[in-house]
Amino acid sequence: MSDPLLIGYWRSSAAYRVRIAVALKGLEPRHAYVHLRKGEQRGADYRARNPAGLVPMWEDDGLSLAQSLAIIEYLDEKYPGPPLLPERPANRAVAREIALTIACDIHPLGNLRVLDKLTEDFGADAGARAAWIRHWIGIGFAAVEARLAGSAGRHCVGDEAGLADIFLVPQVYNARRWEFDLSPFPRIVAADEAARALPAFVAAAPENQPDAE
Ligand SMILES: N[C@@H](CCC(=O)N[C@@H](CS)C(=O)NCC(=O)O)C(=O)O
Repeated sequence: MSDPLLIGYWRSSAAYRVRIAVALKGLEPRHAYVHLRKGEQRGADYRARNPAGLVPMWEDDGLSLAQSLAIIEYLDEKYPGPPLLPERPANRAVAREIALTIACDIHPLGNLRVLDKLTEDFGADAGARAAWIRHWIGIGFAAVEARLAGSAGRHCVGDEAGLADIFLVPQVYNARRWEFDLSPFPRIVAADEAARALPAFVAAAPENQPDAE
């Protein structure tokens, strides 16, 4: 039985989510890196591991798993403490709602391959690519901000950092990268700040990864 392996890329927000979960659980997997800007995710070697050609990937005990949410829920079930979901069913559902708003309604639209397709097929230049992703972040963050009005304590759902924060922080990192104006979203900014102060979130931050450029 070999140590678990996490395959990621320092700037991948989906890999960033898994790194936070790993750090919250106190796990120490081996790490491998796929350079997205160099297109290594599309190479035959990597596609043999993950036909989707995306990071992150998690491997342990003969299991090979893609999709950050599936990986994080797997880790939460395999390593129960500390739990990444709140105790009450309603709160668990709200945490998943926030995570899925980010994972399904915002993040895919700003992915490298989507932006590259906009350029290839419609001639989108750097400005158009940025405007596109800022547009979708704005729509998704409006929904998250409204949700936080009822759910947030110190963190996204109550006072414990968990699944919703694991998805929020990397998306806010992304938003800043795209120079998205966060001023209309004070609850998101507060939740991001509170989570980023925690050691697990510091350890998982893109700039603290060995492959950071
Ligand atoms: N839904 C997937 C998304 C994975 C994903 O889109 N990863 C991005 C990096 S954040 C990627 O590998 N992009 C490579 C590309 O677009 O070519 C997950 O949550 O794991």
